[in-house]
Amino acid sequence: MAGAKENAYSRRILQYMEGFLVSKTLFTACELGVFDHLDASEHPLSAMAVAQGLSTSKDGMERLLSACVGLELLTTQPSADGQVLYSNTEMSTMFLTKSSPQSLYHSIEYSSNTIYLCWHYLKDAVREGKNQYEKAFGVSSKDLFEALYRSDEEMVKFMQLMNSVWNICGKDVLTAFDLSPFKSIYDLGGCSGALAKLCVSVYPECTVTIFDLPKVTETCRKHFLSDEDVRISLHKGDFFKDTLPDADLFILARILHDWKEERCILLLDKVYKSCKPGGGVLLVEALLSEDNSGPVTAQLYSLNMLVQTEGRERKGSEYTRLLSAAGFSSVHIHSAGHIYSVILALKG
Ligand code: SAM
Ligand code: ASE
Repeated sequence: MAGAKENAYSRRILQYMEGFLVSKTLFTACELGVFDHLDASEHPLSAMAVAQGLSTSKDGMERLLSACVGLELLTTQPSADGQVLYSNTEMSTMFLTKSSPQSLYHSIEYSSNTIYLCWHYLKDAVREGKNQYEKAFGVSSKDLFEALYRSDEEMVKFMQLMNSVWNICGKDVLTAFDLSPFKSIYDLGGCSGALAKLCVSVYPECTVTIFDLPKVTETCRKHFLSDEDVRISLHKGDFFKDTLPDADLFILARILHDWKEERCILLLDKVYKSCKPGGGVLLVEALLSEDNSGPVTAQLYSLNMLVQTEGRERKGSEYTRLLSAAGFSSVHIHSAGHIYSVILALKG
């Protein structure tokens, strides 16, 4: 008889081995529209009704719904005539329906259609030490964002992915430090503007400019910003090639982790030169712990940066070293306890 320890070990390994079955069940239920369909219905539905509504087989849908029950994404109740009726759990309504303000639908869609395919080549990525766009999507561009934005559709999906996490933890990130002394703020690689919108709502006296590639600022204006977003402007450019405008604060959220060290140094040098005296830079990144023990999310994200980008996740001390080398003093790290930590460094 296997001991309690062996049992716990084997259960854990099986759980890791089969982790992708959970991911795929979640992706499929989202993409087929299960959570939106149940959300739109006035009452709980049978598997037959969901299958008909979403044009799938009854048997397949029954198994999918049943697995979702096991994952606590759905709950069941019996009907008067002995059928099983399904409805969303509170968690699914909050995070898996498209229209919820905290929706992770677009993150899930991107994970399913892009990240999952790149991870198929994780072994090659580890061997070669580089991203896998060529194998996964037939993209041979040397420019990282040309590969990431290989079609307009793919760019919009990436922007939606970037957008969604800030609806959940953006406020914690922006209030980790008191940013009220900084009046003119540039969000470098500000993408869809999710952080910019939160920033002007938290700090009523600041103005925020989203600096990003031309295609991105154009899409941001068209699809993500509205006339109500006063105090937010757009600035198209290339932060490696163009001169940066002067500002009190530069936000770099999930920028440095896309790039190798020499690119990070180039960018931080430029930021330092454009930063007003007394101004600063705010880095937002998933930090690795100093002793390499975790957090597992940041460790896995670092593997994802390997398959998807030219960068890596780094430790707080590595960012401190990069910031100090660029000339910044008084580096403060705030590990919010969420996925993303915040580092504020000042130009003395
Ligand atoms: N800061 C956003 C966030 O955390 O949600 C988006 C981070 S995303 C990983 C990187 C952003 O940098 C993208 O919006 C991308 O278009 C932008 N970017 C990449 N290369 C750039 C460049 N050379 N100049 C300006 N923006 C660039
Ligand atoms: C990037 C961030 C991400 C580039 C590619 C990306 C994310 C996913 N793909 O700067 C967000 C973080 N999530 C993961 C799994 O790494």
